[in-house]
Amino acid sequence: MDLTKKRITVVGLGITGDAVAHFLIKRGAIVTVTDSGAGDQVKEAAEKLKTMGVMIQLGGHSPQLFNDTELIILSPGVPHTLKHFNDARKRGIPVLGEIELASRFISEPIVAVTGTNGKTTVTTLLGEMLMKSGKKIFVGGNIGNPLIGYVDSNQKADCLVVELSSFQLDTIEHFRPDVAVLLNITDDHMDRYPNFEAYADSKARIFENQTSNDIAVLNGLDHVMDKISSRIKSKKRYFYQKNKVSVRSTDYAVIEKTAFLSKPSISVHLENSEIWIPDLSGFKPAGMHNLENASAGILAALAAGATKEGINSALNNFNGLAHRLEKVATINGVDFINDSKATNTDAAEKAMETFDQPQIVIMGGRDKDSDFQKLRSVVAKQVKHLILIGESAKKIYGILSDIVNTEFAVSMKDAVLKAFDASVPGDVVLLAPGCASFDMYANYKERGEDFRSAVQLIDFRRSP
Ligand code: UMA
Repeated sequence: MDLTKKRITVVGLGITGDAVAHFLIKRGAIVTVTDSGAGDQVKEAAEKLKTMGVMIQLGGHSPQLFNDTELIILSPGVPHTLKHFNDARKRGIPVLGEIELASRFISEPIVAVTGTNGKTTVTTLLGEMLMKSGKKIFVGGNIGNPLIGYVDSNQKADCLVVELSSFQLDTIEHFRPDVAVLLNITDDHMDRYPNFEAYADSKARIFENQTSNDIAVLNGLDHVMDKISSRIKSKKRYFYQKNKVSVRSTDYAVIEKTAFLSKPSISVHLENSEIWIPDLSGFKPAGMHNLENASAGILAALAAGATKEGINSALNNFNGLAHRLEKVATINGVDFINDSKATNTDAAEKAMETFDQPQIVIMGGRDKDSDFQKLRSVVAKQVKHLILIGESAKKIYGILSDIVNTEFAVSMKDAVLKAFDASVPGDVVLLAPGCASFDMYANYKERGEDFRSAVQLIDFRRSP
């Protein structure tokens, strides 16, 4: 793909747009960047790009920009269905995303991971499994490290491990991962897609260009995958919990709970009829969903050439990630758990299912048109007290307050104090918002940090 002197418009000037613009300039393209915002961060990035000869338009996208261009590159946060882009497509102007652009310059094997929940955990774990197997690995994508950055660097990896969101998959064309993982598909981003089917179809695009030589790793328990699997041309590998379904493929991983083991185990059935039991003795992340994540990682790592030793070492050194069921403190016998990354109802449900102790749950934030009804049974079973924050607090109150003691809080500090007041030793205080964070914070990380600070404040007040 020759970009020299090509007139290219980049839409969105966040992490992606900035990295794409730098890449295009190095390749000799004539670049214009536009962003609908004009905040300090965008202005700062724009000033730097201006010095490199990039034309900038902030505070909106004028239609003119898309008439006078030969290629449009969208950031994931920019809806690809906007009129400007549909009109450009009709005029024969390609509208691509950064993943598609980057993949056209990559010849190394790619392992790609998508799913509603667990993407970052599996991407990180997979990267570790391959690194500990002696391979040079680049880990990037939706995890916060644009793939184009790899192309723009002088690194030479043996394999690339890439986390992909549905937004990124919406704008691929020929992108073809050698190994593609689809962890699960549940309700999310309903503010961006017309319906659940459209969201699921977007996720399924990870397999779209795979051939019979490639590998697809699928969740054998996710019923949405039944519809998708008939369209997949690559070899399928399934992971699932024993006795829940009877899926079989050449290689598969089964999660088993046995009476004589304190922890469930995973057995991996390999092509040569060998059954391998990975060592999970030091694997820290809690919850059955994390064993599903580990199983998906193991199957994908084996497909990408990881060794059993490398996989075992990664599993046993993996402590889990911040803001994902992260224990931040135990105060007065009460565990405080930060699951700020539970930004949808499915993730919040899994978090609540993880703990056997009585729970005080902090929920709420920016609603993504989610169906909170789905949480009624887990809340009735697991939660003794619910504290609501953010824009969606009233909506959630209307749906859940008849089955659980519920109150509102005006800030995270207020929520944590109320949760502590409602707790007794042995309880769990769980931040599982089930919503995006953007009504109160820049992102889920900032929300998780605010939770951590509020918990530390309680601890500080209690100290003599
Ligand atoms: N913007 C426009 N026009 C629009 C909409 C937005 O110009 O119509 C501008 C905004 O004003 C802003 C810029 O676009 O300045 C932001 O672009 P972006 O939202 O694509 O964000 P990036 O900083 O490029 O980060 C993106 C991903 N963000 C989203 O998908 C929303 C990051 O995933 C990812 O880490 C990064 O690319 C590198 O690949 C974050 C995320 O929240 C973590 N992802 C979602 C998720 O995981 O659920 C999908």
